Amino acid sequence: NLSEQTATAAASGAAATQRFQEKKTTAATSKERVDALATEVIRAVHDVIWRHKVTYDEYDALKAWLIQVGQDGEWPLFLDVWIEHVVEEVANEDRQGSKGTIEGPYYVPGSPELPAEATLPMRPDEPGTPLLFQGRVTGSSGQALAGAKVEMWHADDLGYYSQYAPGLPEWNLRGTVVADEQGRFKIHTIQPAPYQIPTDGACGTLIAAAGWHAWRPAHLHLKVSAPGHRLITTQLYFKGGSHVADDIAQAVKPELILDPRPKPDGSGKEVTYDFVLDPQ
Ligand code: MBD
Ligand code: FE
Repeated sequence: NLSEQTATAAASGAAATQRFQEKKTTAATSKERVDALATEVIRAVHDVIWRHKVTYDEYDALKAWLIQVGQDGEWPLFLDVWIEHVVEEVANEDRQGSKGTIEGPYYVPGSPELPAEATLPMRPDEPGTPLLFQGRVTGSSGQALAGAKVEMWHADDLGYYSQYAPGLPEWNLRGTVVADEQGRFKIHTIQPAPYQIPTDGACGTLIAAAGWHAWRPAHLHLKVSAPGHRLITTQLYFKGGSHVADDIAQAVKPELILDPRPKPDGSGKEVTYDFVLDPQ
């Protein structure tokens, strides 16, 4: 697909930045807490400068790079790749049910609502191995959560997300499936490809300069919710897939690795995964 090849860091960064700015963010953080957090972050930077005898050239390179992150709209990407996983681990430390992981920069609220068995919106000739993702949503005592919402979004077979790469239908591979009376859902989709952080933006510059790789393993993003229960944001990965063991975003957990089997009728793969939501 030619249009997908024209995806640029600046365009997907601008879209992610705009989308994030549309989200309501509120933090009731006291003056004392802001003081403590900001002081410690700044002091940590001072410590690095002293320990590594950072030069003026390096300081200027950092300044130029930080400015470029903003110009490329890559603050959502940078933060979600290198910082969010720790925030998520702290936020979900006490959770008893299903494991969560980071949301990342490419969630879009309000995807089309679909019945308990549904095919995600996709192009008629959508490339990729068909995947049936099915399971059940329950509460912590095993009770069915009828009407639970299973929101799924993921990259296509080339690693591109709709609304962040040109040439894809608006809701391609994004949908909100409503579970049935038994909390069951069956989602027909395709297996996503691994995701490469854009190499032509500021994050790509850092990755190249540090000699890192730019890859996330192939993953399905999910938000699962039901009234009276704690929404879970998570991702699921594929056993044996590349970069499952060295995700640049450090967002893989052993509980999140799927092992899909060939479907009996030979049409792609299928896997079952159940969600347990904590009470609110
Ligand atoms: C992604 O697809 C993603 O999920 C994260 C966390 C960061 C960059 C791209
Ligand atoms: Fe992703």
